[in-house]
Amino acid sequence: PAAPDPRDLLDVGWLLDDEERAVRDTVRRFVRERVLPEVGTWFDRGAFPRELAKDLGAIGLLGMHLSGYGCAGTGAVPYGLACLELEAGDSGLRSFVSVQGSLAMFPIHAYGSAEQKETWLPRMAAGEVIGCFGLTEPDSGSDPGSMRTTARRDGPDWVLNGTKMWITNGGIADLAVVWARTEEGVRGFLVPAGTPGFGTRDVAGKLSLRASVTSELVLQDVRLPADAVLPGVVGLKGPLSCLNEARFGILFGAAGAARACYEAALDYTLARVQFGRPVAGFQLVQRKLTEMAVSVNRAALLAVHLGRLKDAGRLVPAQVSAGKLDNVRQALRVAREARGLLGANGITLEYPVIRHMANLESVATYEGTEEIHTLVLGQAITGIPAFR
Ligand code: TGC
Ligand code: FAD
Repeated sequence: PAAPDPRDLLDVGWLLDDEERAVRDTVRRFVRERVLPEVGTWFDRGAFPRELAKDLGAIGLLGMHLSGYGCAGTGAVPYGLACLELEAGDSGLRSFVSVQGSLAMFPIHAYGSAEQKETWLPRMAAGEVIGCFGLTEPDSGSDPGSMRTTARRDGPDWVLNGTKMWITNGGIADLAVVWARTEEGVRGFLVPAGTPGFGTRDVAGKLSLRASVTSELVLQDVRLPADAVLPGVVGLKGPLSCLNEARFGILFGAAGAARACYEAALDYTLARVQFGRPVAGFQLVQRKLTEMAVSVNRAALLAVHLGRLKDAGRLVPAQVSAGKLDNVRQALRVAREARGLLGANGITLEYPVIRHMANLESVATYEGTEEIHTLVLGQAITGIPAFR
């Protein structure tokens, strides 16, 4: 038998069907041609190029697992593979696509009125309208049920007050999906940019996820018409159900960031000569490469398995937590190991590794920290909630 492909050690590609391979290859090409030549500069400047939204829309990546309204309507595995390939480019890029499709479009698709769907989804799928998702607040992160943002009725209108924090795409969004406390429970509101009383402030000084805009949303007596509320859901399960979708994309994405770091380390250590031979020839380095390759492939296998469960309608939130928890943890380990193997070159933006390593610190925190997913699983395993 032939030797295994060092870039797909366990032949995970063999598990994919033709449509899945086509999506994977299209997105990989897009990242290679459109993203990799420039992403170091975007990261350095701390900017996400807004024009990329339409390019992502043109290849069908925005809301791609949703059906109708100009969305591609693919299965879960193609969506996941797109996230994997995007995050092999940069976590900020995958974040953009996750937020647009899973956090801004998904709630409109799942809980919006017919008119809300018609108004927003086609333009969001095309990348003409950028969305964001406001759940977290300055004093309410892992515990979103403690949110202080309120929406009260005033005649037929709604009036929103509060502050959302750490909101991806906030400063560049045309539409914010904002979750607020009402008399009936938490509800979702569609807040167009430019609504009086609604403003954003970008977070400065980030050393992670720099090729992504992260912002504060400020709502001061923001008056919205009656039809700005998402009619289909009341309660925390509304925003939490969106998180299941985004976390699913992240567990694939993390496998992509890990792969990019492993491949950079493999290429580098094969080419770098010290003590008269490629450093990849030393046993200590081979041990690291081996552990990285196994982690990268295990992450991809886990992701594809969870994708198959999702397509079969069997995936439950605790399983998504297992994937998010472990794949992000493994990706961080791989990135840190790769950083070391590149020696001094590992600390520059000329190579992708430290960028991925820094990005993964955000990925580990957002969409539920390691501790939160551990407790979700702890509850699933024991039946005993240990959050509070
Ligand atoms: P709990 O009492 O357990 O549940 C409240 C209601 O929600 C339901 N529920 C879920 N529904 C759907 N999916 C889930 N995963 C759900 N988890 C819970 C639950 O059944 C209940 O429904 P009902 O009908 O009985 O009312 O809620 P809790 O307050 O104890 O919180 C549970 C906990 C801690 C797991 C949850 O709050 C949590 O996940 N916290 C982490 C917060 C988080 O992940 N925030 C992410 C913000 S968005 C973001 O980070 C975007 S980054 C994007 C990017 O750039 O890529
Ligand atoms: P905290 O909840 O204050 O946690 C601090 C520490 O305490 C963590 O280690 C945590 O694990 C631990 N902890 C908390 N509770 C427990 C417990 N019960 N048991 C054990 N340990 C616990 N949010 C959005 O709504 N929309 C977005 O688009 C968005 N984008 C983001 C982009 C970036 C770059 C970042 C960094 C964050 C983003 N977030 C977004 C916010 C993100 O979801 C929160 O940061 C995350 O949920 C954690 O909340 P926190 O930062 O307030 O930490």
